[in-house]
Amino acid sequence: MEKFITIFTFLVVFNMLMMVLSYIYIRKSQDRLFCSVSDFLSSAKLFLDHNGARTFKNILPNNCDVESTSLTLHIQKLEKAFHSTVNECRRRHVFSRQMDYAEDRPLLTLFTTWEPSPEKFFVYNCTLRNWSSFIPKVNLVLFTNNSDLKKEALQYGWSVLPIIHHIEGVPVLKSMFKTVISTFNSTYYGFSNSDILFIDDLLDSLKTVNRAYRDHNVFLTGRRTNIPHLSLKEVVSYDNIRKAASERGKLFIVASEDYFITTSRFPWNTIPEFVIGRPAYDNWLVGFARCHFYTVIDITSTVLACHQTTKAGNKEGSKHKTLTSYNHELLVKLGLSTNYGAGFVICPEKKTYYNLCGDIEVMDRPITSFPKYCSCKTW
Ligand SMILES: *[C@@H]1O[C@H](CO)[C@@H](O)[C@H](O)[C@H]1NC(C)=O
Ligand SMILES: *[C@@H]1O[C@H](CO)[C@@H](O)[C@H](O)[C@H]1NC(C)=O
Ligand SMILES: *[C@@H]1O[C@H](CO)[C@@H](O)[C@H](O)[C@H]1NC(C)=O
Ligand SMILES: CC(=O)N[C@H]1CO[C@H](CO)[C@@H](O)[C@@H]1O
Repeated sequence: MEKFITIFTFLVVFNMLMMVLSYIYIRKSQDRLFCSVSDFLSSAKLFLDHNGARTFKNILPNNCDVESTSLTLHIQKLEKAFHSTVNECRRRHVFSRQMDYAEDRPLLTLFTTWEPSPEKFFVYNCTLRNWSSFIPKVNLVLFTNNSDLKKEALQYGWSVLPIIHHIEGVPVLKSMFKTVISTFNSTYYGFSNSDILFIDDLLDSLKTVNRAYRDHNVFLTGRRTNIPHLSLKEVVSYDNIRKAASERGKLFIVASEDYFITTSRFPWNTIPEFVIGRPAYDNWLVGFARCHFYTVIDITSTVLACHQTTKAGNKEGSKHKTLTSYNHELLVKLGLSTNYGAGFVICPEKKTYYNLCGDIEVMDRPITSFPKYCSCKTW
């Protein structure tokens, strides 16, 4: 019996050894015969960098079996796809130059409002100055009753309007929308929180939306990027802001929207009297627009919205001492849906993106990528 067990154990161990050896052998021979994915990708990058001066076959490392016919075929297809993309880009650029925004009214009226406070002087100075670089393509409007702030904003070319409708001093969003829509003539109207800086890609994205969805009642929103302690040196140019965003920026959570852009036909009349800077209204608006069949487009991928993150941190909306649950309670009182998930930024059916030519386009979000909470069932 013992002998039998010894033989059995020996066979098992022997078998396992053979398996390990053959596994190692197969891995080794594969390494010799086939390209790894990273071999292939780094060669593809080199191929593009050489702009046609070196063939793909030429660039692939020796361990790739460049003589195999199937590889040759794939390489030919890849090169062909590349050439046709380049041609397509050329064709589109000629076309889009003819199609540039040619209306004689501004593309956007963008408004905001804030409570003056010494620890945010720098942030609001940046907002006043940096937004003003969009004039005259954009009308800028500041809602304030503060005369010093008014004087300063006027100097930067903004328009200033008083805060007429408010709850305990906190402005009501829909009243501001209705006021700017009746006061200014532009293609789009937008509200943004006051500590957000935009760069030129906002205008490019709006132009694309206007070209593709001119007659639609569109509603645009997106995620912001938090950038801690933007310095004066960084905010001086769009390129520096872009750089800071790519080095230190962090895309904020999907449950938060800091800006909304609509047409003049959006039914602001029927929207509850939400106050700004407090939770709930942002998600509700996006959920409402989506679930009532407005064309909602998530423009996160093509619009850098830099949140100038300061000591106050990233969740100021829920840190305000007053009216924290005002918007939520308003919805409950009105018997409206409080399924906020439907208004998260990954729920809109459409989104913008940069195509391979580097141009902005709008696409349908893949049906498989909607989380359950996007459902419009309770709306
Ligand atoms: C706004 O401007 C456009 C073109 O400049 C014009 O056709 C339109 O009638 C204007 N709308 C209003 C409400 O003034
Ligand atoms: C800009 O900064 C100055 C002081 O540096 C301050 O007096 C002014 O109120 C600031 N402006 C805003 C809009 O905060
Ligand atoms: C701003 O001034 C107007 C009068 O011009 C007043 O009706 C309104 O209540 C004031 N708003 C705030 C927030 O105090
Ligand atoms: C692009 C742009 O408008 N940059 C301005 C941003 O604000 C700073 C001052 O805070 C100006 O110096 C820049 O010109």
